[in-house]
Order: sequence, then C-alpha cells, then structure tokens
Amino acid sequence: LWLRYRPLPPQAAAALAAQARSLVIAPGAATSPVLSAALGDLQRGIQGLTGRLPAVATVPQPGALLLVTPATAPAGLTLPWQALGGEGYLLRRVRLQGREVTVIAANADRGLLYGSFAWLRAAQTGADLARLDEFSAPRLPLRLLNHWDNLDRSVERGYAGSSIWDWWKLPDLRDARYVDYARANASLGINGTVLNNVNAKAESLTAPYLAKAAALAQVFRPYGLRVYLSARFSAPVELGGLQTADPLDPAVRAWWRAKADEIYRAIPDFGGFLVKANSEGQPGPQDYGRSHADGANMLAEVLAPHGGIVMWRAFVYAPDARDRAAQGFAEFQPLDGQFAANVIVQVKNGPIDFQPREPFHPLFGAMPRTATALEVQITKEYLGFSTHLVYLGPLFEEVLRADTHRPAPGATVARQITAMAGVANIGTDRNWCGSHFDCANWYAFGRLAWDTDLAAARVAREWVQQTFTRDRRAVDTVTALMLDSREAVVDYMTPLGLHHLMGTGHHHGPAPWVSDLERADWNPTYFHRAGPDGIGFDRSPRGSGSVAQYAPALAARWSEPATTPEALLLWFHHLPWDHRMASGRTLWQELVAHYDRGVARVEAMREQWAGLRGVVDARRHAEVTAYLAVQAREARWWRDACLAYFQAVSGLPWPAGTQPPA
Ligand code: GCW
Repeated sequence: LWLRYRPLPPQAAAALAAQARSLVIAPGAATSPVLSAALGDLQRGIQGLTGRLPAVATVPQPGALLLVTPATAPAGLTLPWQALGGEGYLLRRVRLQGREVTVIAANADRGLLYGSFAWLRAAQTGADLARLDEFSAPRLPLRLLNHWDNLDRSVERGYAGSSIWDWWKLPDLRDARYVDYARANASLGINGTVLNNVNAKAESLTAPYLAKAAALAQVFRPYGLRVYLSARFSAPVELGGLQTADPLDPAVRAWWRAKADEIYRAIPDFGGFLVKANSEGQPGPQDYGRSHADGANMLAEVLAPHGGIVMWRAFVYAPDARDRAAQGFAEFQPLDGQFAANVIVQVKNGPIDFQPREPFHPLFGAMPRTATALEVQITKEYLGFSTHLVYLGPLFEEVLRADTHRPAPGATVARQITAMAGVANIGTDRNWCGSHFDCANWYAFGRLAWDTDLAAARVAREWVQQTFTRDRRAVDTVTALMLDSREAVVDYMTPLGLHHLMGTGHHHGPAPWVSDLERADWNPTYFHRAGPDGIGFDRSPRGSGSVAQYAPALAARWSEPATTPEALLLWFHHLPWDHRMASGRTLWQELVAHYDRGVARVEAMREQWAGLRGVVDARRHAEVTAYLAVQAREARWWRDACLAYFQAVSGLPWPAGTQPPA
C-alpha cells in the first residue's frame, strides 16, 4: 500500500536520518498499546527509508522526534493544545534547551498515532522536515469503512477476491493482515469499521461470531479502530424465537437490550450498529407499521448506556415510485427531529445509487435536527469494477464541496455531516483492492474523511509519491492521469447527467435497452427515457417535480435547462434531440462527442502510462497496462452500445465526421 517505506537514495536517507535519530517518550509511556503502535510504525518507517533503526529514549538529543502530550511535554514547550481536540496532532520543528528537535504533539495517544503517520507521510513525500509545522484535527468524529462482507467470505460488490475476514479460523487465528489493515486505516485516520454486509445475516450477532468480532477488535484497538456490526432487524425472530420484531414490543426491546449487553461484554468498546431496514427486501420497522425513527430509536436506547451509536441508512425506494430519486427524502425528511441523539442517518452521496455522477442527495442540509453521515462507495460497483482505472478523489471532493444552500449559500455537504462512511474495496487480493490504483480510492476516502477540505489533486499526488515513485515527472504524469480518469468514465458511460444505464444485477457493462425487469425502477429505460422525442428524466416541476427537494435557490436554478449545469442536464430534464448546447452542437451531437471523448481519454491514459515504463517497477507496470487495455476495450463497448441504441430510438443520422459503431 502506501506504507512501503522503501529505501531513499543515500543523500536523502542521511538527511532524513538526521531528523529522526531517536524517538523520545516520557518514562513509562510505552506501556500504552496505542503509543506502542505509533512507535512501531515510526521505527519500521525510519528504518525502511534510512536503513537506521532509531532508538527509543526518554532524554531528547539533537535530531530527536519527541512524542508529547500536555502531561509529558517538557517545560518551555508552549503549544496550542486546545485546538488539537481529542484526535488532532501538531508536527513542529522546535529548539528545545538549545537542541533542534521535532515534536509530534497531541492531547491523547490516538493523536500521537495519527501524528506519527503524518510525520511518515511528510518523510515519504519529501517534505522539508527542517521547517515542519503541520497542524491537523478532524472535523468529523466518525470516519468509517463499511464492509459488505458476508459470513461465507463472499463480498457483495467486491472485486478484490474474498473477504479478508477469515471467519472459519477466527477467533483462534489472527492473520497478520489484520494488523496491516489496521495500520493502513490508522495512517489515514479511519477510526471505525463495520465488519459485515448491510444485507446482514442474523448469525453475525450470535455468540460464536461475537467472539470472532472480539478477536478482530483486539487486533484493531491499538490502532484506534473500533468495530461495528450490521444488524438484521428481524434478529429477535430469527435468533430469539420471538413472534415479532416490532420495535415497540416490550419483549423485542428486552431481547435487543440483552443482546447489546452481551456484545459489550465481548467487545467493551463496540461502536454500534449499522442498519439497512425496509430497503431492497430487508426487514424493518415498517413491517409492523412503525417508522424508521421508531426502529432506530429502539436500538439506540439499548446501545446508549454503553456509549454505542446506530447508523440508520436512508437508502430506500419503493417499487411503484414515480421518481426513485425522490424516495429517500420523502421518507426521511419528515422524521427530522424524531431520532435519538445517538442515531446517525446515513445517506448515500446521491439520490440514486453510486453513479459515475449524481447531484448531491437532497437530504443533506434538510434535516437540521438530525445527525447525518455521508456514505460513498470506494468499491466501484457502477464504475467498471477493479479493471477500470477511476480515481474517486474528484467524486468525493465534488460531493463534499457541493453547496446545499441550507440554510444559506456556503453550507456545503461537508459542513452538514458528522460522519463519513466508505463502502470498502478490500479483499484477499495480493494488492488488497483488486487493482493497484484502487488502493488510491481507499487512501483518498480516508484522507478526505479526516480533512474534508483537502484537494483531491494533492491527495493523489501524495499517494503516488508513497506508492510508486518520487520522480517528479512520473508523479506529474500519474497524478494527471488519475485526475482525468473520473471524467473519462462519466463520458464513456453516462455523460450529461444520464444514469443507471448499466446491465442489470452485475452493473458492469451497458444495457440502455433493458425495459422488462420485474421492478420498473430497475430498468435503464426508466432512467434515460429516450424516445423519438428526446432523452432524459424530467425532474423539473413539469415532470416528477423532485427538484423541489433542494433548497429553493437550487431548485429554481435546476428547474430550467438553461440554468442547469450541462453535467446534470439529463438528470433534471427531458430534452429534444436538437436541443442547442453551449457548444453550439445539438444534444445528439453533444452526446456523441462526449462518448467519443471518453474513449479518447482512456487512450490518452494508456499513452501516459506507457511512457512510465522503467520508472515504475516492471510487475506493477505490466499489471496496470493490462487493465488499461481492458478499460480501453470496454470504453468502446460502452460508447458503441449506447450510441447505437440511442441512434435507433431517435432515428437520427450519425453526426457528420463521426463513425457509426461497427
Ligand atoms: O448499490 C446497491 C447495490 C446493492 C447494495 C445496495 C445498498 C448492499 O447494488 O448490492 O446492497 O445498493 O446500498 O444497500
């Protein structure tokens, strides 16, 4: 991953070694498991990068790295402790009693752990350590991975092999990979992980599985990583033999209370439950005529005495919906103010489902009395799986920076949320994530969850420097390639606001012609609505009207084609094929141009990568080259299939100068 710690060239190694001669901690402090974890990676990193193992000491010599908290800071060191909060850190070069040293300062050991990894990042990316002055504290208290891992080790929407949780061998065998997993997460500041799929099996809450989860929690604890579980709402029926899972039934409440107590006996710092209820066939409170708030609050009540939380997902849609994009808001917004204090409503980035591009979900900012989490997908279900190179940093950045206008302009999604969850892309593959570049998406998720204001471009750059090389030309090339990749996939799959044209079930290749699925709202034709008259989903007041779920200023802007950004045009409007675009082209010509541009962009990515032969090690270079060839082939497949279909339904001729698909 990005913790390779490969040897630096001799001069750089010597310079770095001079900045990290020893690691200084207060006497007795090393007994903290979290601090030991921090020291462990500092030693491993410094030794890897410089060839010299720094000693752990209690007296600062010149060139020492001091790990300090307010309780252990040497006299004369005044630092802005308060601003650091519970998890933040400060890295600073200071002169202490005549000696040049670097301090890693935090209020608690967890901050020292994050600060240590930040120092290693600075060292690996070639920062000027002699002038180091870096302060960072997360605004979101919860930064979580969500694993959609099943107990049989299959992974829903997983493209990186099997689940890394070896349930069969747990709790006895604790694979060394679990430690590396925890280190990687800690290096980004991820502080929680939901182990099992939201399409949950009740068994995950039985004693044997709790013992397995407890073993993982023990491995993760020194890295500040808390364990959470997805809970199946009907567990009292399936496990407890009750007749009902009605959240207002006293026997059901008693069952959950006993279950929570049992969980906390096994895992004292258990984080809480993630719940998918009354969504895609999952059981939930509505089965008993109760609301989402009734269900969430019942679980919240049994977790509260232990300090646990409930993350209740807002991903719901009804089969007969007039507009699927409107469902989450319609069901959840009226419940604002009814959720218990330890409930977080978890909302996907967009109102449909992890498409290459969606507008932000209208629930953000619309539930001011409810804590909300932003859920994004790190695994690329609708983005070409692990064989397409798509760097998701720009997608995460786009939603975090989206202005909800609630209550006023400037209220971005990042400012509305208290947590961020990423659906993990991790599996048993040797490269962890299914492809080398998909590791950048795990990385970008963690970095942006920690600091929602970071630029995706900077994050890409530092990932490349730690993962591949510090060669400037190569870093520039790979970063540029990554930054273009998201717009490339939008172009060759679903340009101009189109969405959900993917093949049914697997969601990989194009299938815009599919119209006969058992549920109308699963059909690609439901989403694009292409016909002789035009294309697009009319969500304006003249159509489904769901644009009104956004703040009035946005709703007004997006209700008119002329003031809707072209990137979202066909999301909000159904327009004739000869609609005039900003470029002067007709909509049909513009669509063709976008699909062509998507294919061209992938070809450019291939060329850029080919130019790095010899700069990146041969094995990884060859693997990425092979995947890019797949992507180029499939980008053409997408373009040709979509354009052939749209041409057939529109009956329009091919734009002059373009080639019809073979
Ligand atoms: O993205 C869709 C997926 C389902 C998934 C569901 C969800 C876990 O196609 O596989 O189920 O959303 O988010 O609940």
